Amino acid sequence: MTQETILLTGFEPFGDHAINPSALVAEALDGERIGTMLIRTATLPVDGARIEATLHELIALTKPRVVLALGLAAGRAALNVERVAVNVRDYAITDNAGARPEGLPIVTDGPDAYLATLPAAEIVRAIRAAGVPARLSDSAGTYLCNQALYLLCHFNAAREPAVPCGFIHLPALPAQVASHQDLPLSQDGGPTMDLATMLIGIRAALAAAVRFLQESDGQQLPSHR
Ligand code: PCA
Repeated sequence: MTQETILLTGFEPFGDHAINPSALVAEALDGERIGTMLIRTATLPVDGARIEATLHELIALTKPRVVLALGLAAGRAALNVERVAVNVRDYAITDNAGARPEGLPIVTDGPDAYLATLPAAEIVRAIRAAGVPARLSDSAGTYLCNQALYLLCHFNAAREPAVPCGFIHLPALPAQVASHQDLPLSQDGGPTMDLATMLIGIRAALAAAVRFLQESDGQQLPSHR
């Protein structure tokens, strides 16, 4: 039997962030197993012109049964499990190639939005049960993370059998906030979560994703949850 794989992605650093915890979490889990499934990981470019081709290549290379993408959302206190991706590119800051589209679609004539096909609420419950703060989020923004989830869902809409996909935004690491030297006394730099806690949460999320996959094997994936 061929080895079944989970594709887990993080993003490279962007904007003011010298490190991106999503890439560190993915790298740390590379080669681990969830049950019989092997985790394979990659770091995605924060580049709107390259992300689609990169995702296509990774999927062709790893032939995953499930895809979970991770990104940084500094300022959030919990793991944010994203439920929705919208067909909008409206970058608040330039991407790493210097592009800053305003109000453009990701896929011309694509649906306005997709729901993640991994069960977001169930994943939130699984992460919390592992002792890690998590919440359901209904906006992944309009930058690269939203674009990644939208594209993953879009590829899936045309694929048989579908590969369930989801996205989790991570808080900043303590070191990221500690490195802000010029914060006024009135600011504490915002919430953080350490890498070890993030790893516990993402392992729990992946275990829930694999359970979902096994339960839904051979059935149509429901489109709403
Ligand atoms: N976070 C950004 C893009 C890359 C990342 O880690 C976002 O939330 O869109």
